[in-house]
Amino acid sequence: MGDSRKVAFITGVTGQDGAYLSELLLSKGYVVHGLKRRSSSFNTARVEHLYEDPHVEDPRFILHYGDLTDATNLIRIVQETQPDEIYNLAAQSHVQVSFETAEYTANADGIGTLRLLEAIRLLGLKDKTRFYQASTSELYGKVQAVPQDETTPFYPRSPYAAAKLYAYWIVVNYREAYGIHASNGILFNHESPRRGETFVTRKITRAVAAIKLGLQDRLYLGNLDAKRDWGHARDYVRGMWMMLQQDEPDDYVLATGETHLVRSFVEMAFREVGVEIEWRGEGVEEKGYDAASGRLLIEVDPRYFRPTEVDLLIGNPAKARERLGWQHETSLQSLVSEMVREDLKVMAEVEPRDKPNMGLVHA
Ligand code: NDP
Ligand code: GDR
Repeated sequence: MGDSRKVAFITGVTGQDGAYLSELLLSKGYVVHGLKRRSSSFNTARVEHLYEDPHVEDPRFILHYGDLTDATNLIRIVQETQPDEIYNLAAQSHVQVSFETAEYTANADGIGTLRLLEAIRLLGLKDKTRFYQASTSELYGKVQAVPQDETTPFYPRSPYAAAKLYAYWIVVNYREAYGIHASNGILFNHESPRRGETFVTRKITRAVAAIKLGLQDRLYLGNLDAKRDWGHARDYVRGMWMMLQQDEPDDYVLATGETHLVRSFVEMAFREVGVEIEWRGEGVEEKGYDAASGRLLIEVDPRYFRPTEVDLLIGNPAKARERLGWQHETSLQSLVSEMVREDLKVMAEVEPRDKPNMGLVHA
């Protein structure tokens, strides 16, 4: 008797979304194969709890070494795993870092997507394997309309967004040219306690926790005036799965439909630990103080400014709501509360005389 369980292959399985998506698919009875990069230190913290000893019979969560820049490796894994669904979540995903590593970002985020689509085509899997591409609201860049939906023109503002633009269109092209069931999820920012430490929300909630516990004095940030549509990653991975369950492939925006300033996120996060922020000064001179004690907590550091910025993102998820029945469930307030609560736990583990580990290079 054949095995009727669905098989998924997730690239970027060790990242924020990869961890939530793995949990979701395992709860639905999938066998999950994940792509993991070789690293000199452990990079599997987010999926450690899902790990199964490879010696057990019939494991349901299996990791494979590989890289999106290595075509033969990807072809071999797709050949061996014969997935029903591929979720391409792997990417050099930091916008500011992409200005410093533009060529690599193009290779991994842009051509990496092509390599996976080619694997499906070359292996004759176009009628079996469905494909999800992690497209992004960064495609809107210098925004051409508010709010942004699936019809809003793209105007990328970073090497990251330009690479993701290629990926978006090669997905559309392989869908139209070869009939592959390939969909783009145009996802607006989504966060969680598992968010990478150098994205602004997590950088803020970690700093709030560290400042509260006396482990850090000050938080340095870049552009406080940027506006983002922030949701919870757990809600968004559900939308990814829903896209691949449709009879027809298509492209969908997932967003909350609300936008907030980086400055407001800072205020909300500090409020979680009972601190009201008072702002004084303007531009690079703007500073945030504890309103009660007058203590200086936040300063602007122009090193975090980007050569070209995305000022305002706000998505219209109407199509996903109508066709997929998707909507976000977690409010920004509960997202912020959860992130601060979890970071307080993380920071409580740091020895009082140690500085919290910021990975040495900030972004
Ligand atoms: P993360 O940065 O948390 O995770 C990225 C993952 O990709 C990690 O597993 C990372 O491995 C892996 N990776 C990076 N480069 C390579 C490579 N060359 N080959 C193989 N794997 C690689 O991102 P998120 O989980 O937040 O996002 C998932 C995807 O969704 C990304 O493509 C991102 O660009 C996109 N996206 C994210 C949004 C968000 O708000 N989170 C919004 C819209 C799109 P390692 O752990 O070893 O670093
Ligand atoms: P973003 O996320 O660029 O939107 O990309 P990030 O959290 O890095 O920045 C959001 C906004 O905050 C401003 N900002 C800072 N950002 C960082 N990282 N560090 C700072 O100190 C800081 N100060 C202000 C930024 O300028 C920006 O305007 C994320 C990634 O997950 C992408 O992979 C994904 O495609 C998009 O979201 C949607």
